[in-house]
Amino acid sequence: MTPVRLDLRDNVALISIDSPPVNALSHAVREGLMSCIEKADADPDVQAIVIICDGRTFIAGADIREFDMPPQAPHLPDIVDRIDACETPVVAAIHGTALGGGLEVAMGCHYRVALASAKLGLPEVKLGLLPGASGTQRLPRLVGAEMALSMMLSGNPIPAQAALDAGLIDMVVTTDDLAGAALDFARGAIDKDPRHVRDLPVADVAEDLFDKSRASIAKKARGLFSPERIIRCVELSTQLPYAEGCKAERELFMECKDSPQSAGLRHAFFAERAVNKIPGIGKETQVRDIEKVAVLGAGTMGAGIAYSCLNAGYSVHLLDNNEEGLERGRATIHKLFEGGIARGKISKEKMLETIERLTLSENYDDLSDADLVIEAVFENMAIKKEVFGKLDQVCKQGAILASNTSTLDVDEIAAATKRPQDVIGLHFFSPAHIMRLLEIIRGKETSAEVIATSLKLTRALGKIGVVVGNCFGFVGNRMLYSYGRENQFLLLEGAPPEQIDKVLYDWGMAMGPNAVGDLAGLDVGYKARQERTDLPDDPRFYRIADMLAELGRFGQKTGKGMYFYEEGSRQPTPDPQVQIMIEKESRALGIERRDIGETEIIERCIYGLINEGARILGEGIALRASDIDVIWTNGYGFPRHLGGPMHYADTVGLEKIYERVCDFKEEFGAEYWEPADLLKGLAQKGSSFADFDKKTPTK
Ligand code: 3H9
Repeated sequence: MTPVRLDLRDNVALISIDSPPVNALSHAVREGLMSCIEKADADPDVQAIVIICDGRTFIAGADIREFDMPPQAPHLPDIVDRIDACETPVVAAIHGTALGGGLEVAMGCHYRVALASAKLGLPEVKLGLLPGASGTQRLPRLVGAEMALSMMLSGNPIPAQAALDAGLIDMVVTTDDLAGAALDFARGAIDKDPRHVRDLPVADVAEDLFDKSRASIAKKARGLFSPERIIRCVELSTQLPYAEGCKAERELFMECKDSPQSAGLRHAFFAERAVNKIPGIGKETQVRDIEKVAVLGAGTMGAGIAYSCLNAGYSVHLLDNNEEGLERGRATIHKLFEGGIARGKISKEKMLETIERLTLSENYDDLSDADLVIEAVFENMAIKKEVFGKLDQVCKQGAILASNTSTLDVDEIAAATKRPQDVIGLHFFSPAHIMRLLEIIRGKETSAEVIATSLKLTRALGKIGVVVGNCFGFVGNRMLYSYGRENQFLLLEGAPPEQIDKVLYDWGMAMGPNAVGDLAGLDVGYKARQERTDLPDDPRFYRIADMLAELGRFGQKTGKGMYFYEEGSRQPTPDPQVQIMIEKESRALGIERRDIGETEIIERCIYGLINEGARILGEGIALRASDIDVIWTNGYGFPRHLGGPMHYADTVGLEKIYERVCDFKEEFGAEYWEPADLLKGLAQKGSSFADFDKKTPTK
């Protein structure tokens, strides 16, 4: 059955696209759309055409899954031009989101009407692409080059009213009857000449617009391939006739599409959707109602979690064991709201209304009606067990008891209760109101219902939840140990902190590991290591980090850590005292210092990460390699355009990674460099993590 229908409504042709879930422009949709347009345009009884979509949205763009296949006619740019060439007026009727190729189809139409709730955008940049079906040439003609650049470089959609104000659409439909309004609009346009966007001039632009734009992406879009090409296309729209601009756009689009960056970003897009597919958990799994959330511990993390839950519409009870802690928590939450007001994210009235859902106390009995409790107290097993024992006593049956532990054994915590099926790990990342990632740790007895409810909660919070198994550090922090370990060894072997940080930052990491340590607080990792009984008996292991923490150099919060910070500044400055300390320690440990090159720094830090990721995958702690990628791109600043560590490994080739891990084993010993069985197995078969994922059950 064709996903595109053509119906006649008196003298107006109604072309409806029905291709769930998001009406993406697959080959079948393109074929159907082209054929219906041609038929309608050739029909002498048709005096206007409306293009509309069934289901939840207007066309959400090209079908991204087809980008890895050979292109098949009819091609989208030809369809857009064919729509524009129609003799009769064509109207796009938009609901949901008109994105990418979807908005390009709409801009090929002579008019656009949209429901007030609709959004319109060109998000291609988020996939390492540029709008490749005349979007870079049409949008500047409708809204001006400056706004077109802003929409294409951010990739963020704009609401219908803003689109109307800017001239992108012609009418906002205020009733629910989009089809009726679009048909009326089309009938009203019958006697007018179709308005061809391609023939509109681009309004004059400020002389320095493109230079400024290039300067602005230098930092924001560091190392990215498509933003500069987007600017080039928009610049060309102001210089060349439409058809020539489109020709240049096509060439640059193909360059972007074939780039490894776009492959990485497309992988990241699908990986973030795959996390919701968990064997044994489906639409039929019961989900518990959550209205009241209690957060235990009013520190920075607890307050951040409470703030996120308030914003998501939950009633929140914040509990701490003293008045001072509660006051601090209350003040943090108020400060976060005030920041939101300053940035125009929330109005004062809305804040006051939201904050009314917050209660605070020191009394565990106040948790008796909570549907979900999130514990965010110290990362200490004895304290956590005591807290969960108390929760077991006071919480109602069916309440979900979650720990925000970042490393500890969730089963041991659950064992402090008589209801381990209701206990789960919800590992938020700091700052909790900003970071999108949530590791959801299933204990061996956690029920499917509790996992499904946690996933629903994650979505309500606007976050991405990745379900992982229980082991020390779970996925993210366990892998971080190997990354950080190599950083620490490199320091002792001769690479200064600023060299390591620069190499990894230039490679694409959001920050270098030493700057991250100072930001997170060196005391945090120190305390976590003190808790562990299974650390290697190796005096070099996290030696420098431990020494700094023991000196009270905790990082930014104390003005010095691995680096030195000027009063009130977050800018790390290399500290000669630290370098002297490191060199002295190298000598004390009998380590011969040497010059260390960029490649060695990258390979040891990143391949160490990948090897541990492979071990985690082999043990079943992560369900998919792509889940690990979601964790590292969303929680640890791994460059999204490289897709995540496991996707990156596939692009390098697992044979090469395995070979280098074996070299490092030879050079530095088996304790840290034993190749993971899974890495070895896949490398020897010439296989990849992507192949491994294809075998992961989704139901
Ligand atoms: C483009 O248009 C290039 C052109 O300029 C030039 C061409 C020549 N293709 O996100 P959801 C799937 S580039 C294929 O969970 P939501 C998605 O994988 C494209 N599949 O829903 C998921 O599948 P599953 C520019 C797609 O309601 C399901 O739909 N457009 C596509 O939270 C539901 O997705 C974009 O970048 C697609 N284009 O959000 C828009 N889109 O159920 C990308 C979605 O198997 N899409 N799927 O996991 C989005 O931003 C969101 O999906 C959207 C809906 C806002 C539409």
